[in-house]
Amino acid sequence: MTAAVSAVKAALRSQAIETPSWAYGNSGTRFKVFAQPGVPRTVREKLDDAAQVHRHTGVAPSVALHIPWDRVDDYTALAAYARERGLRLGTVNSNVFQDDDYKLGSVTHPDPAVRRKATDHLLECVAIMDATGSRDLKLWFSDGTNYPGQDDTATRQGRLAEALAEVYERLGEGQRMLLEYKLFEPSFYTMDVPDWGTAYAHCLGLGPRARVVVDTGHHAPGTNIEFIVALLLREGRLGGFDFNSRFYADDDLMVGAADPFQLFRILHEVAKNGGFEDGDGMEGVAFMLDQCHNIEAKIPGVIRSVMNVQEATAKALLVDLDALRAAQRAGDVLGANAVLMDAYNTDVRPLLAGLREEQGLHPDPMAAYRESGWQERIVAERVGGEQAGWGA
Ligand code: PSV
Ligand code: MN
Ligand code: MN
Repeated sequence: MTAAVSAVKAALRSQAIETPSWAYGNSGTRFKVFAQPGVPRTVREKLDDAAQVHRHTGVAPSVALHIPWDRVDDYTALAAYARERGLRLGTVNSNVFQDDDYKLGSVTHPDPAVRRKATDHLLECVAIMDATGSRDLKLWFSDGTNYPGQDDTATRQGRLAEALAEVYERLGEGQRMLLEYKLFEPSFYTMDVPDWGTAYAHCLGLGPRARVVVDTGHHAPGTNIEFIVALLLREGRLGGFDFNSRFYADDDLMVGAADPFQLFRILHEVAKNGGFEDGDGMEGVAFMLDQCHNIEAKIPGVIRSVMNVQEATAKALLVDLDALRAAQRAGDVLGANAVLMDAYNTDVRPLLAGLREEQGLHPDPMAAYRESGWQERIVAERVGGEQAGWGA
């Protein structure tokens, strides 16, 4: 094994990809939710499924929660339940988009009483993080307007800044705030956090523990996402990713399915700029999935997604940076491009299969899951009760 390959393997061994609790539940579009047998009925059952993903891939040790979808009475007990299954509870996602009161916004709503309610929910999420031991609070706001003149854009920015400041103040030591942007939807004329620039400006105003989250599905077609990643890393403000694939808008398909080359280019920026280095630390970049499996089987869909991130990471780590920089310095356009493409075109599947075997895992996580019997077991056992779903 060359020095380069052993360094790649060492980096891959320390990689952690967080899976979202909502990926395990039923989900769909506004047209139809196709229910699947065996889907979790409780938050604990979602954790049971997430444990299967980690068991077979070895790189998915944490699960993101979405509140109130994952509301329970005792978060300390939930964290212990996760630990018993070899997992930990990860990012806490707030939800101020599913209440009738939020029709005109949450923290940017014209009515101070609604703003108070929304901010209180964000504070509740920090209290949950205290109990779960989570590092990151992820904030996404559906706030915005549908019609010109509906509300004042700058005033809404002021309301947003005020709410964010209150929540930032409440963060405990070792906790961070990740602010997510989205171009459009559900608001169609203005979103209050439409782009990385808006998110970055708010984070700068708050302090070093406020960081931007890049959801790969939240940009206009053709946006150069890797440029945004490079810039945020350079500024020390990349908090993490919500990975998923899009063909058209916020499709929430499996990461690496629509455009594996884009995923590689993004992870190349991460690799080159030290983004894999701090892991769980305060400077760490969080690698999260934010996707749904509407028509494909859920647990295998998550396993496939985790593997797609892992494969793109391996390719990104294989880029010969010395050769790349030499070609760049020499102005060798084609040579530099070839260095990148060589890494991208490498079949890393044997390397990853070997790595898994070294870790005592099955070389093929998809086959391992199929052979485990877990799917048959949950289909047989999880009858009765209400199946947990995305958005419920
Ligand atoms: C919004 O589209 C979003 O990407 C946010 O991260 C939400 O929390 C999540 O989707 C819900 O799936
Ligand atoms: Mn997201
Ligand atoms: Mn989204």
